[in-house]
Amino acid sequence: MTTTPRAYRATTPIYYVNARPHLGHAYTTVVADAVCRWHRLLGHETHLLTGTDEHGLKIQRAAEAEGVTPKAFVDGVAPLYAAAWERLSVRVDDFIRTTEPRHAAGVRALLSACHAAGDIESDTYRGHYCVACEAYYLESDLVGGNCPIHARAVEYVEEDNWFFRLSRFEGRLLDWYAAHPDCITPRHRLNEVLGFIRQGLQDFSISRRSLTWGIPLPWDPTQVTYVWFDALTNYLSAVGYGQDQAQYEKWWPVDYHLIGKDIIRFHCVYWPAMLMSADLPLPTRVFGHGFLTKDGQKMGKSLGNILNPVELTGKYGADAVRYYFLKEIEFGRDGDFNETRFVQVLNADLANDLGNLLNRTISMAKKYCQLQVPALDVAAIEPEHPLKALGDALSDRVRLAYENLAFSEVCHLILELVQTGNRYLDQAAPWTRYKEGNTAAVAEILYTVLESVRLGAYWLSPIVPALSTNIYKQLGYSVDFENSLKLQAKVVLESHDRWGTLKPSQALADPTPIFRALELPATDH
Ligand code: ME8
Repeated sequence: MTTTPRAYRATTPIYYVNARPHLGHAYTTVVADAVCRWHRLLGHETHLLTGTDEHGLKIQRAAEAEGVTPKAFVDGVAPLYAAAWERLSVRVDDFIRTTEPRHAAGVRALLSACHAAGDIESDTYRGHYCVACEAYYLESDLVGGNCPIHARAVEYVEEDNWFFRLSRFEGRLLDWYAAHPDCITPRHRLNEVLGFIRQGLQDFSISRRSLTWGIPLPWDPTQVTYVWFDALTNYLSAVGYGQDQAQYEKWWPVDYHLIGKDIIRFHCVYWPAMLMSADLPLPTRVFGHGFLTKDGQKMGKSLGNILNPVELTGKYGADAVRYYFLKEIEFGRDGDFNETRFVQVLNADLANDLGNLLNRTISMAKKYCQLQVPALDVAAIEPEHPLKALGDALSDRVRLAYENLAFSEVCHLILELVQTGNRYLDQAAPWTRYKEGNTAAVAEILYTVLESVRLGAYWLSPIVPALSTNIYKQLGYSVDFENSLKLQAKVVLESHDRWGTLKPSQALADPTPIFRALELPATDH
């Protein structure tokens, strides 16, 4: 049966280029990639958008500090993000930079729509501004006179600006969230957003007179667009808003904005109000995940405790980093990065449980079955067989866990199958059955274990695409989970989502370890 593929689109934040990509940025981006890879497996036409946020005071100052023009500065840093995502096996469909002409066109279109709707008006701003957040703060928000997030001095600003009348949207936003309670996940973040809206919303300035590094307002070129109004619009400008109607209609509204909890207000209050003003559909869902911490502290450039994803990938490989992110950090909660723990988890799960199971089973298949998947009638395997029964039962649970972005649960479900496979193999003792001359028993034992590893590899492929490809190769397939992005290949793969798919008598590849045990770091980083 062929079904029309559904289009699925996810986005990451666009990252500020005043610093190099760090592990926190890598975390959101890897998650977004895993979600998109899952949808590709399901046969959906999928679009992953990421990019860089290149305007604003923060970037202008970073360029000044290096003695280069803002343009030269951003051109130097933006490619580092694209390169980091490639190293992490992230398949980016579109990488938007806010200095691109297509983005400026989208920003002008959205500004004009909000202006025409009467929601942008001139006013005077007097108050506090944190350059690190690129955000205004009320006196009451400050902690000891400092920014509540960065614990740094804020700046006093007084300017005639253009204001977005956010205060007019309180009722409409509350109505929207009442009608769409699943729109923000996890649920406690929705409550946080509702609490913020109920306190009363302040209008915010969407322009800067004193800054030149930005997109001029269409009706007042003496001012440039406030960096958050500019940045949020990337989600529209990347899909042709204001320029390519067909493309825009295909991909908007987005299925999932994946962001960190630090920018939830911008995405769940400012952004929907801007879209409402312009009479555009709102994002289907926003997921505000937790922070990656190091020794319990948020990892970030301001705190100076960042880890470099490129270095870590160079040392351990993309799959290792991806697996740790998705298994060890329950998506939505904060999670700590600890290199010793990292190595222990990978060695236990991938080298030991999964890798050894495959390796020793293929070695036995080499010895007992001429390096072939054992020949047997798959349909005759009893439904109660422990691995068949578990494989069948897990199928829906894995799908649901992916649907809920519960990646840690996905990994645990697959590990359950793998660990059951290890126990089963030990108990069923095919080496003894072989000595007894019971070739039918040997065939069933080896087949059911190999098939369980195959199914686990299939389910794991959005998380560890290279490893899954390797497992498939050992099992005699030429499927490439890492690179085959064409829809056709995905539709074919969908038929692999059932226990019992492995073909009897298929030639296996010689057993080689699929994941080599990692060395524990000398000291913990
Ligand atoms: O806020 N743990 O960019 P940014 C987990 N340009 N995720 C983290 C993290 C951590 N320790 N640190 C950063 C901006 N992130 C704006 C966004 S979008 C229209 C504009 C991730 O470079 C997380 O996704 O400060 C967070 O929301 C984002 O990086 C902030 O990146």
